[in-house]
Amino acid sequence: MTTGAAQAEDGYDLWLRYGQPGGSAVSIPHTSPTLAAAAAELRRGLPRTTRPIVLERATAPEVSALGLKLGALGDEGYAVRQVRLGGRAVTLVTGNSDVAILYGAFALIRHARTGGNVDTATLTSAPRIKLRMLDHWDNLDGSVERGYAGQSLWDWWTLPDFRDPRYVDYARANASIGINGTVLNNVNAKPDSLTAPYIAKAAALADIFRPYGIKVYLSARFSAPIEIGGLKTADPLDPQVAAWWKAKADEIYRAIPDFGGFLVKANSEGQPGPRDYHRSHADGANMMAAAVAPHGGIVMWRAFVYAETNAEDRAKQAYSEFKPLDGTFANNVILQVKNGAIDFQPREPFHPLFGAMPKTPLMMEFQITKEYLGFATHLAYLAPMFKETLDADTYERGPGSTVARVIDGSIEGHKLTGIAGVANIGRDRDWSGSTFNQANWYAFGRLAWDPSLPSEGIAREWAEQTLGTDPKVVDTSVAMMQGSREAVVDYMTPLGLAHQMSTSGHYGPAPWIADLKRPEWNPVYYNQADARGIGFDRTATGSDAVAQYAPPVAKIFADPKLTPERDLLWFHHVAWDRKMASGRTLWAEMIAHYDRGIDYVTGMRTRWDGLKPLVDAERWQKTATYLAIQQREARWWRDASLAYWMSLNHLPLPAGEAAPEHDLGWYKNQTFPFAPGQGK
Ligand code: BDP
Repeated sequence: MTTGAAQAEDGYDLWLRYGQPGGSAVSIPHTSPTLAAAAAELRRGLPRTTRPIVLERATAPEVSALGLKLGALGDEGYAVRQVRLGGRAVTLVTGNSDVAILYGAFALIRHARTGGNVDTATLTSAPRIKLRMLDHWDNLDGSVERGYAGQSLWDWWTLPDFRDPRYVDYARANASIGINGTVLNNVNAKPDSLTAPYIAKAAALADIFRPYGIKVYLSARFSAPIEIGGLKTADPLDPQVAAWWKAKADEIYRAIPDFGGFLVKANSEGQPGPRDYHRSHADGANMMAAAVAPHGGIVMWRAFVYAETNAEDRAKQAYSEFKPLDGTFANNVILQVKNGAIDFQPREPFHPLFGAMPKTPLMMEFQITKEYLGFATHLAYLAPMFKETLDADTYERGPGSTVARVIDGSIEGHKLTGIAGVANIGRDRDWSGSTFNQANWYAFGRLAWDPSLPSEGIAREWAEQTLGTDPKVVDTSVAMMQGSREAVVDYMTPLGLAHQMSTSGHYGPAPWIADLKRPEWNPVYYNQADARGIGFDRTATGSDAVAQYAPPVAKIFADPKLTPERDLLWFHHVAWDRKMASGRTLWAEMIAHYDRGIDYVTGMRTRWDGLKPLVDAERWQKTATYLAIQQREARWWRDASLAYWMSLNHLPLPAGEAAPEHDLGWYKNQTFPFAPGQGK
């Protein structure tokens, strides 16, 4: 990438740290901007190979004449084969489209840079999911909602004139892991992004991303027809409103012929939507879908809906709203569902909508940015968290109906399939705020391509490309990463607790907060802690959210004896003295989890210290410093939480347990009005 020697290891190069160009012979018999990009990448990223490399489509006569068995590559799958072409032994990178070949080129580079031999490489892979998206929560003023890596990468002010070379590097990084779509602006959308000047800015980005197979999408504010269209209403059944959206879509497609479509957050957290007009979410989604349909566009309609007027358990509201609408959406609408029913917590059971809407394509929404997992400073490798949801069994059509199979469309035969990750990318030199945060961007892309990849394997290939192939560096980094998300769960919200973060900015612990207007804004709503016990009763004696799961799943979650302990307090209100599997009381078990989380971080520091001679000074030092912050904050989480729980249960700490460093009042007095990521 575009780095001078002085900045060689500042993290800018991500996992594409090519070093000196290898200068392999790469030929593209038929060129295009995409194939030229692929060739440039191979020339820079590969060590010198013995055989020339040829990039050519599978349909080209000289390739089809080879009669290769390529399997079902689809539009985007690639194959790398050792063949004879024109009398020469070559490495052929092929596929049914130029973008497929680009993906093959990056796969070959990955293969080489993780120890594979290019001259013997045989690779075949096709993505299981069609839309592999990054959602940027970037605002037009340059701030990023829940972004912890600096300002927005998009400089809206200087676009469309100034095309920062960094935009190309963004596209390269995404293409290297198979991301093929990007939503440029925050779901809490300003109508301005749909005005002519901003369409032109988005079009400039689309032009830059196009050779890399990345389509541009926009978050659309539902009330835009009023705000920028001068209409009196945004009622989806009003013909003028539908006509406005159609004209707006036509205008966008004139500027961006391959525009992907709209992402919509409606009737949630104060956003406008069809419910304002007593219309359903399907009415709203279908009206907008009709506007983009003639151009081949889609609408991603978010199921993250809960209303201030609704007294129902927040965990139930999305299901209650959307399940009855199954089968009523237009065929270019896909419902975007967060991994869990509350909100991107360190651990959530899978969202009950997965498995409950067979007639509607559902796409996954993960959060890559660590809003609830320690911001940029805490090391938490999220692939195990993503996998936990993807591998969960919904029982939609009996056992084996995993969430991954719901979203890849294979259970019901849906063709429109998707997965989105809320980006952790900003203007920081290292893009994601820390070296290890880059692994979450990387892992998201790899899992979006193939949800069955193991998280450890992804960690390993990421570390090899990012930190070098020294086995000690790789083994140590992978070992740190693999348990790191569980450590965050342990020191923040063990055993199924959720949403205990401070309510302003979500930074740090605040399980005591009880005074906000809406009940579900308060951590006490989620912990339900009292003198007797702790946890949210979501069984039939409580909110009965368990009934939203298929019977075999509901049966497990309804019974505290069957519920995995990791989800216990999510589904059950449990006495402090309940006996746990370990033989300890719940109280002692909770303390053991907080301690285990801190110990894990302490262990990561020690492991990382051992890598000091083997990792470049700049990245080593930043990581070491962040681990120290993480350790301090893990202790803060434990102590503040214990201080509060003890004020309710009046239980002593087990012998040998350190008392919280401060009294509860001290923790309550901590405020952080300028915590990052609060956006505008
Ligand atoms: C919440 C975030 C908020 C987002 C919201 C969403 O705190 O900033 O707007 O998710 O996903 O977790 O719409």
